Amino acid sequence: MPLYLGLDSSTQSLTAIVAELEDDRREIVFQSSLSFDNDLPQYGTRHGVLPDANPAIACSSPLLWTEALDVMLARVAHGGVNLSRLAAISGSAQQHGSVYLAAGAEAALAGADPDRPLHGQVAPALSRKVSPIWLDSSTSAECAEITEAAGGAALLAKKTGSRAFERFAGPQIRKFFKEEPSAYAATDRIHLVSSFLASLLVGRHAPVDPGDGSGMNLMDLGASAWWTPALEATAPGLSDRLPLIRPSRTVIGTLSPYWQRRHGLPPARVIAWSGDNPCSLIGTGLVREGLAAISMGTSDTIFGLMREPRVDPTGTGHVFGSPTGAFMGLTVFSNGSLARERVRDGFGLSWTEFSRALEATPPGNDGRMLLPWFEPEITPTVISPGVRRFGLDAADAPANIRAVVEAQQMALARHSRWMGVNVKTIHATGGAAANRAILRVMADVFGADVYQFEVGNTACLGAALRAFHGDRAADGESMAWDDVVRGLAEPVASTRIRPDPRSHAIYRELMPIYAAREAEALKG
Ligand code: ADP
Ligand code: XUL
Repeated sequence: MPLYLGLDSSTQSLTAIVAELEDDRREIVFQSSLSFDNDLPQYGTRHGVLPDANPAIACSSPLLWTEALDVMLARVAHGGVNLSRLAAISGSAQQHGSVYLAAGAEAALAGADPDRPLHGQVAPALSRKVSPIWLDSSTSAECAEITEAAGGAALLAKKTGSRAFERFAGPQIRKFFKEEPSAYAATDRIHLVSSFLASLLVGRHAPVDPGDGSGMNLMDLGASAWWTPALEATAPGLSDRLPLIRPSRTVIGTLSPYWQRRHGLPPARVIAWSGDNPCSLIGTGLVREGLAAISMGTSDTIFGLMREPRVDPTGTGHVFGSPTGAFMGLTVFSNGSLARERVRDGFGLSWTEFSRALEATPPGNDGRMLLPWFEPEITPTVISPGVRRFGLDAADAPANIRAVVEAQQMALARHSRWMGVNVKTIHATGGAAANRAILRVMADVFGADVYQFEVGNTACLGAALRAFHGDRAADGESMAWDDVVRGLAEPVASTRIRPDPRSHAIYRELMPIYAAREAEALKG
């Protein structure tokens, strides 16, 4: 029976899932996760980010991701599973992060010496030591320049699926070109995190898929091709430096000799990698229109499949490519888990105590409220962070805990209306989806049933399922996506949390107040 490996290189960790998949047999036979901060402390990251005095700057290290991949594939190889049956591998990665490689990188990857760790061999091939990641908000000037040169925000959004966003790869590339022109000139290829890690596996430059390519402000969403006006608005000579764009199901090569010799792995097929949200779309089983998932990982995101790209007229959200070949709507919040953690840690509590405090306070918090902008916020755009409290004593632990969770859920509900989905069922995923007290607030704010999943990391599961789908497609069998996700990427019926009508009524009254306070704060 064939095995499929999914990898997920997220903001804070790298996860691997090996699944046995064939017809009705769907079983996870191996799962492992490593934390960048704790397992590779030599890079000095905090929550996966390199410390910087400027709160607008957020970078990580491509060498950290490379070493993590080496450590993880050793674990997979020695995890007690017979990997001679490994048919295919695919991956998921945090979106938007960009990796800059010099000429000669491909030769270094193809000829990597299996007796030495890969990160040391990749190091000389980097034309930029760090990678700006999705938490970066330092490119407002470049966003404005690109918007103007590409014909305005509405056209950019219509063509690429999003107006210019600070964290997207295009504005980040422009900033690099402006600030370090000679390093830009020495750059031969610019990868996303997903296509960089895929390149390491196949030992040559990998393509990007439309799911992750649409997070760059550079891709023509309808054509799945680079959009020349955006490229020209971003940096000179960019078209020569970008990877190819290929469908998500594409076999991009086989596991290179480095991995075969170093870890004794077979020459398995490698399927194009994608972004974590597109992978999670598959891993939460959202292969039809009309359903929504909320992921509470480092970022909080809400997303769903779209058959046709309906771009957000308010400029809040994004339309990305979906691994199914259709599209997905997505709205992203940077103050997700780290904001919840800030409140929890501020009062010195455990998650259990956090949940108890949440359960002990009334829905609506007796009118006490906050705006949860501990760090720069993506939705709505808040470049200078600052928490605003309304009738709320900053020292009152339970009230602040309820206030942050309610604010985040109201923001999720309010800023996802543009997707045009009447949300009646929510598939909850990400680290914080383990917390049922938070999911109770979610159900009551949205007035929707909320479900949990057996597999916590649905982005990683989605990657394994995409490996399965791509492998079958390469053998000439085009599987229906319902069949791909069946049995594993399905919500667990017994986890259902039903909304309480009285609580929902309270939130319906609070929503306009929240909206007004948000609008007022943004004006200020
Ligand atoms: P990512 O994939 O972005 O790295 P994860 O989906 O692994 O993130 O989620 C990690 C986050 O989950 C942590 O930052 C932590 O705040 C949160 N988390 C873990 N357990 C709980 C819990 N019981 N309640 C709330 N949040 C939790
Ligand atoms: C998506 C986004 C985040 C990252 C990290 O647009 O910025 O969700 O993918 O998970």
